[in-house]
Amino acid sequence: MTERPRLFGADYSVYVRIVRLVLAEKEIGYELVPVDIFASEGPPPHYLERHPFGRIPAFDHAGFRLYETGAIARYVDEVFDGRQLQPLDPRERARCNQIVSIADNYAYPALVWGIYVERVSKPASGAVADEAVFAAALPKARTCLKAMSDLMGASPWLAGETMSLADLYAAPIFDYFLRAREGQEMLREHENLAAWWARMSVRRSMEETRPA
Ligand SMILES: N[C@@H](CCC(=O)N[C@@H](CS)C(=O)NCC(=O)O)C(=O)O
Repeated sequence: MTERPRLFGADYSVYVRIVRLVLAEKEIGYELVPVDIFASEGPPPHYLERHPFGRIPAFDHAGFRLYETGAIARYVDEVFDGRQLQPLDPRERARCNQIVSIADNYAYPALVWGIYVERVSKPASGAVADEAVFAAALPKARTCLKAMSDLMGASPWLAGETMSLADLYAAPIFDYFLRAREGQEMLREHENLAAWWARMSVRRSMEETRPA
């Protein structure tokens, strides 16, 4: 299983970065093949053969094609040597999967689309923020941070004693969220999450995968 995998996507994407973080933490060389889904003409038509839903990332390892970040991340963790990113203990693994699911279903839409896009990205590009979208996202973001903080408890990492997919899922989301003043303020309400972010954000994998 030594063939270099190919990852299709763009460095600005939260989901592409999750897979890049997994690859970086496991120290696996790969090729990032550019696909810009936000290009005005949309993704190139041939990309839909790799991802029928037209999202990024897609992945190819020696002809084995995959899409959906959760499937890619777990495949990479299981097939390649390097740091183990899924806890072996069933309860810790369930906790890790629970946080991944929270990141996917609640944190990504509220923290990235509801807060970062409305408060940072749209104003930076001269677009008018949708205040209703932002206002609706605030309580959802608060719920996300409280839930993650409660689950993390006194552990150093989101799902326990070791860094796992839970951390690599949450980190790119927080990186965008914390560019908003509201994100910084909300993080300060949770000492354990703030300490986690201080630990996570300085990892070499985060530096190596920072969007240009
Ligand atoms: N369920 C997908 C989500 C991937 C996803 O939403 N990627 C975003 C970029 S971060 C995307 O492609 N958005 C394009 C769109 O919404 O049309 C996964 O887990 O890979």
